Amino acid sequence: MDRIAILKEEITKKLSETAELSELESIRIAYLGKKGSITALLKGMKDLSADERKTFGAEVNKLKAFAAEKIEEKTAELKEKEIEREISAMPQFDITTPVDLSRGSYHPITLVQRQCEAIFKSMGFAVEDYPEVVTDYECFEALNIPKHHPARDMQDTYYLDNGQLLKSHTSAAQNAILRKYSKNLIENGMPIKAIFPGRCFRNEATDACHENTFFQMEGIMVDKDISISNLIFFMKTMLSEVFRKDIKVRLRPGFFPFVEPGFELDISCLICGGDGCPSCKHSGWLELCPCGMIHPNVLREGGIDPDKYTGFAFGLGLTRLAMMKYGIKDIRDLNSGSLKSLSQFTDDE
Ligand code: FA5
Repeated sequence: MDRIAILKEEITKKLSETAELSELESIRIAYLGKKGSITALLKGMKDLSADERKTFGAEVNKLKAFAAEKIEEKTAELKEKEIEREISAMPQFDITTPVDLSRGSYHPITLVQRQCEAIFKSMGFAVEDYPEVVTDYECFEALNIPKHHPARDMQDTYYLDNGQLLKSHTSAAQNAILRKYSKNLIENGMPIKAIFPGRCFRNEATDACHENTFFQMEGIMVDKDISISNLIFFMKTMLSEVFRKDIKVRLRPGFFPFVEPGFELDISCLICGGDGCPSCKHSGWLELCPCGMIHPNVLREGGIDPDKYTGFAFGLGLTRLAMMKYGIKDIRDLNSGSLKSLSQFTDDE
């Protein structure tokens, strides 16, 4: 067997026997590092004839790509396993805390929702309710997401036989709210300021920070000369009120067809203090509140002239906010229905 085939077999065998992430770096160095076996093959090519170099070089490069790909695959596999291990090893709620089950209590999401509603009401926002079953038009088309638009892939949801669907985001109410208040805006000059919390559904795999059923709270503001500064002001005010302390946030570009420009607003993970843990997928940051300036097509669809008015919209992840506020490490606990765990949050009201 030639050297290339031997190395390929060796790498495959070593990777299959490896169960620790820390060992993968040594394997990478042993084969792909400066003094690694594959690098040595490439270095040794100088002694070959031009023709041999061409064929041998191509083979070694294939081996190099093979090794890099296999190491990357194994890294992803072991990382996934490590996250699962950490989640199962994590202490969950302290179920030994004595609770008086006869008293009843509010769900942590209800508590956070009420708090957010109070904050926005104090800033002049109306609170709107909206159905959980909506049409394709409300959930997508009115939001500048035509049929077959790739953005639909990010929000697969549950469809009913009659073509309606369980709303995948609270943005599904935007069009109706814009229409409801547009007359007041145009004829009386009253800005549109509304929030609309609600349950959302997505057909996706669950993990420590993803559920198939979760809560968001949408907010919009439309008037003359509304800008990104207004958006940032309201986001910062809301977060400092909810957490009652300074929270590290970052704003980065984000794509949503219904805003332009669009942003992702992340907060530093309060479970691990930003060091990285399963709740934030080891990034130290948690996507909490995407937002942006409402797209002209969405305003137009809501009966508002985008040449005269501008506005912002945000889609706050209420469930994730509850996790951060109460230090809940696994989102699935919130839908667990365990009274023993959930009733620990009574004292906030
Ligand atoms: C949206 O749903 C957009 N409608 C938000 C938006 C509104 C953008 C207005 C611009 C303007 P996204 O899919 O990223 O975006 O979800 C928004 C937030 O909901 C996320 O940051 C996260 O906090 C929460 N979220 C999304 N999916 C899940 C899930 N499966 N489980 C729990 N929370 C989730």
